[in-house]
Amino acid sequence: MNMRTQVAIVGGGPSGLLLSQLLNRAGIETVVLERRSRAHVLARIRAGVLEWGTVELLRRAGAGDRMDREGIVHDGCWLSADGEMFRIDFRESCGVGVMVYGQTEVTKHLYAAQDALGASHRHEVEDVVLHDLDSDAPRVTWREGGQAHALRCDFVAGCDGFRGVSRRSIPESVRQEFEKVYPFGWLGVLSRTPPVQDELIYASHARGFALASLRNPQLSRYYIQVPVETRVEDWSDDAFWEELRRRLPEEIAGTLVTGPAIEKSIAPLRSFVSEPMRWGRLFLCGDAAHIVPPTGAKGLNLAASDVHYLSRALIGFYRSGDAEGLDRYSDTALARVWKAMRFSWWLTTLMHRFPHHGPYERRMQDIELAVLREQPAARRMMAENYTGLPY
Ligand code: RFL
Ligand code: PHB
Repeated sequence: MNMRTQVAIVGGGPSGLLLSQLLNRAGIETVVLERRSRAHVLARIRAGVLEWGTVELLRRAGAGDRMDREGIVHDGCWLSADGEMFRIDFRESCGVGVMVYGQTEVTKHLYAAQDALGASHRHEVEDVVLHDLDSDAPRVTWREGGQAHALRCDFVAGCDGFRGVSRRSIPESVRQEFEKVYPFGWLGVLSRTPPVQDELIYASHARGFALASLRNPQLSRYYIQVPVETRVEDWSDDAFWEELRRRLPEEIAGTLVTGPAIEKSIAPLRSFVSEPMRWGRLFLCGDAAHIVPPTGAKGLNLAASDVHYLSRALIGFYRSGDAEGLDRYSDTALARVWKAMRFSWWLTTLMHRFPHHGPYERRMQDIELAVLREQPAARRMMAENYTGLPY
């Protein structure tokens, strides 16, 4: 079947859905092409912390009502170093907080908002190929239910995540990639238990990093640092809870309520950036262009800021024919991406145990934590970056 639209969006994760939503609300026609079923996309448990800019963008997209009712505003978080805790007060340091609300819920609301607008979504598409991206008439082809399809469009938005086709459609001679792979991952557990604390705790410990997070007053999310070769099957629920208890400060660990894991998975830690984020009529957004380690809670939030810049540029183009925003997109988005890269790398390096670290590096981690505890300017740096740099 041959079709035509204004913006073809490859990938129906948070980036693709939010972009489609903002464009449709501005009267721009889109088609979203997603490799998986909707149920599969909605079963993903990922990010949990929304910067204030992301919160406002979701509201502007008409997908913020339930988030505003059910999301929990956090005005600070805790850092613990070998059992001693101190708080970073976001509100006091920089005047804003964050919203604790799951990516799974955000995705669900975006789908509902898209349905209400009658936006076009194709699921379980295979063999997506992007053609003629360096011409005025790009095309996307794919197979669906055994049939071949083609979509002509003005622009293609590559929102298909780290393993998608979009980034790889940019010639290698044009692309420059920056990558750092960490020698560990995070083993995460979701459990229907009351969270151990009402604010997040990032814990540095001799046995490795741990994070106590949450989704709501009845749903907890915990992570522990594990060696990169670890398999989920190696960790029973009991072993996970025991290890988590050892890494959290004692008075906190004593109040931990445990229960069966309703989800358990391992995410490897990686930093990755591909430049440029635009080639011809293709624009990359979110994980298709960059990956951050989850320590700074920036992955989903960077997807949102990319979409903000791209939607503004496309709306400007369709309203007035002005291509300046599109021409500036890659540089504008990358400037913010690199700052979030730095923050995620800094917090990851500060809080984890690295196999190659000797006494010098360990002492530097201790001193950096002491600086945060003692110096308001250091806490402010952390608060400004954690709650989100301006768009
Ligand atoms: P996504 O969410 O990966 O969505 C991309 C979508 O594209 C589809 N796709 C294709 N569709 C058509 N054709 C193809 N060839 C396709 N190839 C792929 C995929 O099925 C998918 O639906 O990227 P997006 O939209 O840019 O959103 C980014 C966020 O999802 C991501 O940054 C965060 O989830 C990262 N992340 C986390 N971020 C946090 O801030 N905190 C976290 O705790 C956190 N945990 C995680 C994470 C990412 C993980 N991944 C990617 C392995 C945990 C995991 C396991
Ligand atoms: C989460 O709740 O899943 C979460 C929170 C903060 C992070 C990473 C993950 O830095």
